[in-house]
Amino acid sequence: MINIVLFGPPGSGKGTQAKKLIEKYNLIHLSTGDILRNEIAHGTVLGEKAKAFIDAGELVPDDDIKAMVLKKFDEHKDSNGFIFDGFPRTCDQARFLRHELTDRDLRINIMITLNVPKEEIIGRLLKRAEIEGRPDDTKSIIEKRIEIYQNQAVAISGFYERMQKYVPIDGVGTVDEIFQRICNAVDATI
Ligand code: B4P
Repeated sequence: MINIVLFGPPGSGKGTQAKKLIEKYNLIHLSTGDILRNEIAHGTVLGEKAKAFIDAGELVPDDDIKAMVLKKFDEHKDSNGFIFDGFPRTCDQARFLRHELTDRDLRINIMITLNVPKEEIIGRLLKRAEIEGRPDDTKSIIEKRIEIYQNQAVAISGFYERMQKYVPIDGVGTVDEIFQRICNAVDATI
């Protein structure tokens, strides 16, 4: 099994790169953001609850995220592995992931952090707002999401650095250039 954590600020290209990685390595895409947006679109109880947090640029509570991740794990027990896209975002989530993987005799191969300067991120997300109209892609909410990311980033990176899984990658360039950088790093772990 290959398990990859994709980390980085909002708009750093996690979702974009995850789509390419699942094809190349035949993995399951576990994007907590996508699952939450799907719950919102279906008007579920979780979706109603999550919407308030997401629209404010806040993180959804850890317990809700953990329950979603466990469900997805159970649905894909026999897969070739997972791309964890946008998860974990807190130390509590990171400890939870390590615990659940260890329980299943599995491990994280690599934790990739996509580094992109703030101005570039804001530009990308404002452009996405024009195309997709996501309610959390407004200037003030983007700023809030970046601030929350920065508050968590040192601790999460440190967590994976201590496990010797942390690999920072330059997230500026064409999608294909960045993909190649990520593949080189992943291939070195398998
Ligand atoms: P996410 O869905 O994870 O949203 P994101 O961080 O904005 O997405 P991403 O970085 O994947 O953007 P993308 O690649 O697609 O989370 C949304 C919200 O859900 C969070 O704010 C939070 O409230 C909640 N949530 C999710 N997970 C959670 C968790 N674990 N715990 C608690 N709460 C959670 O790229 C963005 C844009 O850039 C795209 O338009 C793309 O086309 C463009 N782009 C990509 N690569 C590019 C490149 N190389 N050059 C130029 N543009 C590029």
